[in-house]
Amino acid sequence: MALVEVKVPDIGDFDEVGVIEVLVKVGDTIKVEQSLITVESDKASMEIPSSTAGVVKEIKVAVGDKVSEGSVVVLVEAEGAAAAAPAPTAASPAPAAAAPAPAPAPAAAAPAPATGGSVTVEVPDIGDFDEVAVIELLVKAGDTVKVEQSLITVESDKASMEIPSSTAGVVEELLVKIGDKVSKGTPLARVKSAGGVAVPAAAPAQAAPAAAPVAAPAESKTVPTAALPPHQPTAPTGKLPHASPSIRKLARELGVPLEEVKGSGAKGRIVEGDVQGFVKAVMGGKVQTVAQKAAAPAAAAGAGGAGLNVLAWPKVDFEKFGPVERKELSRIKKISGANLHRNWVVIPHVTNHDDADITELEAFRVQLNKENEKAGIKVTMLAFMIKAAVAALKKFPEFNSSLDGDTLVLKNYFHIGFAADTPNGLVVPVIKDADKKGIFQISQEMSELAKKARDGKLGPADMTGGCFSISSLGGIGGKYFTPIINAPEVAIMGVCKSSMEPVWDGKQFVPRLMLPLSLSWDHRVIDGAAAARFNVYFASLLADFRRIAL
Ligand code: CAO
Repeated sequence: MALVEVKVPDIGDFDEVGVIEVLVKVGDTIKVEQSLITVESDKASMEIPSSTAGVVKEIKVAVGDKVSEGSVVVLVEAEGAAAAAPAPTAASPAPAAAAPAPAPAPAAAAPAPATGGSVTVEVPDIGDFDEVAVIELLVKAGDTVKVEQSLITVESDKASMEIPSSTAGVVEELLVKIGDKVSKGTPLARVKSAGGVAVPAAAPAQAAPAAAPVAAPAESKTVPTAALPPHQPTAPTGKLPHASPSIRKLARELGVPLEEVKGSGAKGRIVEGDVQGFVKAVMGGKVQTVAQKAAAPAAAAGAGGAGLNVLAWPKVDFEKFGPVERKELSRIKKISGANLHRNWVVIPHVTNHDDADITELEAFRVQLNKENEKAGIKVTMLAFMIKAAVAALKKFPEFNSSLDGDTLVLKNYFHIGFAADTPNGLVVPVIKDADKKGIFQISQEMSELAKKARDGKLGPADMTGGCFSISSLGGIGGKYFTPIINAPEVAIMGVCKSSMEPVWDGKQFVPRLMLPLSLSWDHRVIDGAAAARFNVYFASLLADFRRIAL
C-alpha cells in the first residue's frame, strides 16, 4: 500500500476556481472516478474525480480554497500497485486522450455575421460534453442579450455550465427547451444581431474543461507524497442544493441560504424565481431563515421582539484618512467569527471573576517536570485545570449541559475543549473523556492537538463533542477577560497569567501565586449563585489538588 496524492487534473481554462463542496472524508474508501470535490466558477461548476482507488488518508483542500490544475486534493492509500506507482508525468498536464484540450473553441458556433440580420447561435465546442441536458433557460424571446451573456444552463451528471451567446442583439426565438439534449453545433437561439456585430463564439466560459476531469485516467495523476502543503481539513458537507452556478452566485450575493429554498424547476431545481420568492417571503416576514430562528430568542429579549434593530455598519472611506492595506480574513477567522457572533448575540452571557491560589500546585508542576524531564512530556497548568473542570462539572451538572429548545440535555461524558491560538485564528480542540485520563496523558494529548492546530491539521473529529471549554491566556498575560461561550456549551472558563500577590492570611500579608479566573455562563441555564459556587470550588481544587480525589 502506498500513499498517493490525487491532484486536480488538466481542467483547461479553469484556473484558481473555488472549492464549494468536499464530497469525501478521511477514512472513506473511494473508487477511480468517484467525485472528491466540487469546484465552481461564476459560469460553471464541476466535480473533480479521483484518479486512484483506495482509502482517503488526508484531505488537502477545504471549502473556500482556490484550486488549479496540479493542486493536491486528497492523499489516498492506493489499492494495488498500479494505482500507487508514481507517474513520471504527474507534474505535467494530463495526456490529451484523458483530458481533451479545452482551449476555447473559435468560430465553430458562429455563423457568418449578418449585418442587422438574424444569426443562429449554436452550442460552441464544449469538449467531451456531448448530449447534455438543458436544465435552465436564462433568456426568452424579446430579451436583449450581450455577447457572452449566458443563454442556457446544461448539466451532465458531473458538471453544469452556462452556454453564452456569441452575438449581441435581440432574441427572436429560443430553439431549445428544458430537457432537450444538446451537443456542439446544436442551434440554441435566433438572435437579431445588433448592428451586425456578431462575433466568433467563445467557448462557454471555462466550460470545456468540465469534461476533462470526468475522463481523467487513474494512472496518470498519482505522485509520491512529498512536501505536502499544510491545509485545514474540512468536514464533508451535505449535498449541494440543486441550482446552477449563476443561481448559486445570485443567492450568495443576496445572502440567501440556498439549502432552505424550495426549487420549483425540474427535479426540484432552484430557479431565479425561487430565490426572489424566498427573499420576498423573508422580507415580508412570512418565512424565517434557520439563522433568524436561532437568533429569535435573543431578538425577542431585546427590541420588543422586533429584531436587534441596530444601525447599519458604518461605511468609511478609510483611504481618505491615510494609506491602508486590505487583507481578507482567513477561513478560520470567517468561520469562528460567524460562530462567535451568533453565540454573543444569542446567549445571555454573564462573567464571574475570581482568583485561585496556585502556589502549591505550580511548585508541584515544576517538580513533576523536573522529575520527568527525560520522558519529554511537559505538564502544563492547563492539564490540571482540565481535571479540575471535570470535577467541577461532576459537582455542578448543569454546567455540563446544552439547551435543546426548552429541554436541558445533561451529559454523562466529560470532553473538555481548550482554545488554541494559531497563525490563522482561534480553534478549540477537544480532549475526549478527560475524566478517564491522567495529567500526563492530558498534557501529551494537548501538546499534540495544539501542534496539529498550529499546522492547520485538526480534523472535525478533533474539534467536536466538547462539554465545556477553557481559554487560557496565561502564557501571554492579562488579568481578566470575558470569554464567549462555545455553543452549544453553556459555560467557559477563561484564565489569565498568574502573578505573585500579597494575600491576607488572617494575621499578615503573605506572597501567594494567584491565578485570575473568568467564568462566562449562559444565564438561561445557570444563575449567578451557581456560577459563584462553581468558581469557588474550581479555585479550591487548584489551591489543594488533593480535593479532586474526595
Ligand atoms: N500563568 C502564568 N504562566 C503561565 C500560565 C498562567 N496561567 N499558563 C501558562 N503559563 C506559562 C507556561 O508555564 C509556559 O511557561 P514555560 O515555557 O516557562 O514553562 C508559558 O506560559 C507558555 O505556556 P503555553 O502557552 O505553551 O502552554 P499552555 O498549556 O498554557 O497553553 C495553548 C497552550 C494551546 C492553550 C496556548 O498555546 C494558546 O494557544 N493560548 C491562547 C488561547 C487563546 O487564544 N485564548 C483566547 C480565546 S478568546 O479569543
